[in-house]
Amino acid sequence: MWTTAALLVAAVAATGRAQQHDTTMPAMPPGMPMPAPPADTSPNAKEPAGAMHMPGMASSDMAMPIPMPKGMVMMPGLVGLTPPGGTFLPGAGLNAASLPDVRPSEVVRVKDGDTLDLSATLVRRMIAGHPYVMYGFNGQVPGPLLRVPQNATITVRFHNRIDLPSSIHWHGVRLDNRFDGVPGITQQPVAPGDSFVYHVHFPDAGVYWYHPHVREDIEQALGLFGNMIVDSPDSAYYSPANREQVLVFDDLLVNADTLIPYGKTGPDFALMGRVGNLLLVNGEPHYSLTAHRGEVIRFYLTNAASSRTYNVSFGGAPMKVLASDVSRFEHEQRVPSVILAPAERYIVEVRFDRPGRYALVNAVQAINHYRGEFDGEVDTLGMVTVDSTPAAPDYADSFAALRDNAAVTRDVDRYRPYFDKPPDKRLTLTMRGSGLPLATVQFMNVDTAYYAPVEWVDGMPDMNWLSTSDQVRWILRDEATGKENMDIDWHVKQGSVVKLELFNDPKSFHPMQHPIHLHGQRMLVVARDGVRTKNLVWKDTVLIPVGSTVDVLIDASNPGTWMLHCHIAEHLGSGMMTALHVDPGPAP
Ligand SMILES: [Cu+2]
Repeated sequence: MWTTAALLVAAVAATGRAQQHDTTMPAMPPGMPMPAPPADTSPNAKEPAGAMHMPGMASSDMAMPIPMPKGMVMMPGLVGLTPPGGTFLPGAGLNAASLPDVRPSEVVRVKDGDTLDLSATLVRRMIAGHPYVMYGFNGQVPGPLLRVPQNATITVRFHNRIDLPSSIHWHGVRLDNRFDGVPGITQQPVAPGDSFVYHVHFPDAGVYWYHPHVREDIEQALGLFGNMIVDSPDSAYYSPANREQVLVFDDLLVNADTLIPYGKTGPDFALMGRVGNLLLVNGEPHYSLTAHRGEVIRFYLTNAASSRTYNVSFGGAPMKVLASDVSRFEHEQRVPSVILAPAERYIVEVRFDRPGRYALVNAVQAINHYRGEFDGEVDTLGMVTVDSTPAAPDYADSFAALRDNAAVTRDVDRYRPYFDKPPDKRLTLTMRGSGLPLATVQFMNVDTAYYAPVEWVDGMPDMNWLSTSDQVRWILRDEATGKENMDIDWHVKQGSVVKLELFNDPKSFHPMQHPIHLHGQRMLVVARDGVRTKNLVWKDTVLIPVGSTVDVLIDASNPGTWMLHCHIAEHLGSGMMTALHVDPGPAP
């Protein structure tokens, strides 16, 4: 099926890219070859892979129950298997026609002291011509966009009207621990039919998002996500733009016109996470926008996918990156593209300087686990059509200038004395499997001869599907004690500056990148593989590529018990989480 030579070639390619894998900015690492767009850049317009290659095949046909990449068939040793543990689909027994049609996201402007209701409900969504029973907040996907002034506190009455327990986590927001939305840690799960009242305080400007912290592999994937934009009182906080757009990326895995069911007792697709074959922007397969010549558009980008990491750009239009999760960058920077791991946000501005069509693309390197080859893959996510009417006002000059955000640098300066201290804590990212199909185990033992720093697509969906959270344990291991995941039980004093070193072990059974998210605090990525970060930004989620060592500095300012976990929904559901206790009181 593959040759040693092919494996070696792939290993060299992977290693070469690992060495080049930077680091300080979300842009593609310098020198990293990206695939040229093919002549027809509309693969996302295609039918789902299942429909394309298996016309008329029912999803219950066990010979090919999930879509496989073009030209691939299921491994013979896996044919006829199904993930153990039973399956779940939302709205069991309900007729899709009886549900309300999903509505697009509405902007809800709230001010300090306001109260609003957010209900998780069942909705009917038409995607690429097929109806699906899915979820939405207030009947919308994405959920309502909350536009909030910085330092406001709002009250949100959450009503769970879906068929699973749920909650809302306010991702990236340094709020009161009681309202962090983590069942088992900060609250009980909200049962179907019940409600919970959150008081959400927004200390930092930027773009944030909300989603349940229960079975994210189901609830978030089926549409329960929405953004908050927190506005600084400073009207010149960002460089000027003619317009703003909010883009949420996610994907959905379907076979013909059927959702691939979800694991009932825990996630399936536990090895790589569920990587969809329909790429969606704001819940739709085709994003489109019309603009005037020379228009500068500020895009707020969020990756809400379960597992997929994106590399997005706008048809070669010049782009600069302004901000990420919890702050602006020290310095604005021109970038060819932006990489977003699950849960990450970036704020960019793009100037469409000539009339024409600009494709919003996701351009990545796919790894074929069977052939040991890398292929370029470009998905067109949408189109920006620019007419010849000149934009007014014309922001060409301010767009061309790259601003330094001195306030960010001054803030970061207080932490620079800690950059070179030895790590206070070390985590190794790894995994263990037990009870996986023999064919999968045999394959993995060979497959780990090569690896990609980042797996952009699922090149082994059959093995992935047939792995569940009962068989796969993703692990954060404390190097000081050998303890794993929730047994780690770290305590630090409020006000501490904690240096955490994260190492993603390339020798684990199935190595993969992990976007590590810390609740309720902010952190700086100070070094990757020993190389100091040059342009700092406060983050809540940091991507740890396979084989990499990443040093982060945690500003442990917010007391409470806070989750630290992988944001690949199926990895989180397979145990990859721990809690950081920030104990109130003066720092030591
Ligand atoms: Cu992970």
